[in-house]
Amino acid sequence: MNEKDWNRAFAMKPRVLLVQPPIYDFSAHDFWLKPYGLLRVAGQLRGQAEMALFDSLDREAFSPDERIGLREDDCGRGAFPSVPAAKPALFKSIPRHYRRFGRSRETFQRWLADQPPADFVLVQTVMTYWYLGVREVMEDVRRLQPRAKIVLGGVYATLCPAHARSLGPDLVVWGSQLEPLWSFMGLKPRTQELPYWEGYPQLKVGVLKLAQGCPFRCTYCSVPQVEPDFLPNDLDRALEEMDELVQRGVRHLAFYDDALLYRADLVLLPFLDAVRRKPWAGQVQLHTPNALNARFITQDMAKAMVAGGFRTFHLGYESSAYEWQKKTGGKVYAHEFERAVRFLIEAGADRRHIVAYLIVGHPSGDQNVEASMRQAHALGVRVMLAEFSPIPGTPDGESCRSFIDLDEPLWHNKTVCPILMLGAEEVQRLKHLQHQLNRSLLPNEAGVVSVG
Ligand code: B12
Ligand code: SF4
Repeated sequence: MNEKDWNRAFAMKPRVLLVQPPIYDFSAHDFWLKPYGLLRVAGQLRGQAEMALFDSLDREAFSPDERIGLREDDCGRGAFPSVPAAKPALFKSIPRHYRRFGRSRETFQRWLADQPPADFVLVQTVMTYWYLGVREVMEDVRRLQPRAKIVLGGVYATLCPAHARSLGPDLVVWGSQLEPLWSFMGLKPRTQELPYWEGYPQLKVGVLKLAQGCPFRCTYCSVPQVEPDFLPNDLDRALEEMDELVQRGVRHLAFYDDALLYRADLVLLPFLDAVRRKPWAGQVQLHTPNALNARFITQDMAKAMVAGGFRTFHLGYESSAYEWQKKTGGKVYAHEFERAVRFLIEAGADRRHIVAYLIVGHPSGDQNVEASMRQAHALGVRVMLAEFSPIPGTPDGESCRSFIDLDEPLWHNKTVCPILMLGAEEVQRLKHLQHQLNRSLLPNEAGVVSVG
């Protein structure tokens, strides 16, 4: 674009709507969900576009009626309001109810209709199997903002670009390749700008990423094909982001990093060191919804994390079966997991906030789910079943093509594969076992945690 075009673009600020769609699924819970990719992109448009955000999953925006009966915990997580939704025909053999989660469609339509005519609507996409929410948003935009160009970006747009294009948007952005977006919008990104958090009138939970990518190659994960290189983000900028979040009232911060503990000497440790010197140190709880690699939790690391404000620790254990661990990428082995748990507890972490993620419904079928659950439980930590989602392009996802249509993203739903692999009754039994094991970790009246 030449100088004249840039000037024209700056003179007439385009109007941009930012949308996080609702979720259509068997279950959904606010596990510190924020449209962080969209907010980062929008931040780069600050000052050159008029923007407004509608986050269908913003629990602070739910009406008092919608909030009735919804549980939330003291870590910033909570339930979404939901209504029954028609179950897609291909799920007829899945004995679970299907629902729509998030702010109502009427609320979104009213909001859209109240906006002055928009030039662009940027839509956050996340799980591939959540595209029904994206499609619904697009239908409403086409009807109520007919002039606007629709752009899809994020995980679904990246992992299923052909399918995303079949929904009929004007542009699909792949991964972090944002050049096509800037030329489509005729704008020049301001890469130093912080994410567009001002889009939220009220904010309790924030998100941060200290690095991009992951050096590991787990065979069930898409990150190796999308972001195979580990690249630390600028530390000062991350601290600026956190300053801003704290000023806006955030008290819970979730890291969306794929490999938060990798090269901690360069990334996490200097960050925590700087955080400890901030006037607000101690006021913000840090959370790790994405699995941490237990291999990197040394005694010093555990101490630094607990002292730095980490409250929840989700460790990607996946399975205690050595052969399974080895053939899926050797991310972590049993002895490394046990050691990490010990170090965290010695450093003062509350064991009820240490969680072992265990994969269930993996196509190889030999990960000994129950034995893995009991082994993690015996260490006195919570267990959480991570239901396998087959992702196109990954070795394990591709191995499912013989029994599901991988080109239809609804089949990637995490509820589906475990039921197809193990049967609904077995999945139910394992979930019940998970519940029982975790309940036995509750403290007694004296506040003492016992392992049952
Ligand atoms: C954080 C995270 C979570 C969070 C929730 C995230 C959310 N907002 O919903 C938690 C921990 C809850 C979670 C849970 C799960 N997750 Co997850 N998660 C991620 C992670 C690490 C980041 C996703 C994200 O928010 N990205 C947005 C930002 C942070 O990404 P970014 O790349 O930095 O953004 C850049 C570009 O992508 C682009 N961009 C991003 N968004 C947008 C939007 C627009 C409009 C534009 C133009 C550009 C753009 O611009 C940015 C440039 O700076 C991804 C892995 C990954 N690296 O993407 C897996 C990932 C999405 N998760 C995955 C899986 C498997 C799961 C689980 C099924 C695991 C399990 N078995 O329990 C569950 C499912 C939960 C559910 N309810 O169904 C898979 C995808 C599965 C699928 N079929 O879609 C991924 C890809 C990881 C993997 N294994 O390959 N997850
Ligand atoms: S360590 Fe995590 S992010 Fe990296 S490849 Fe394995 S599962 Fe994916």
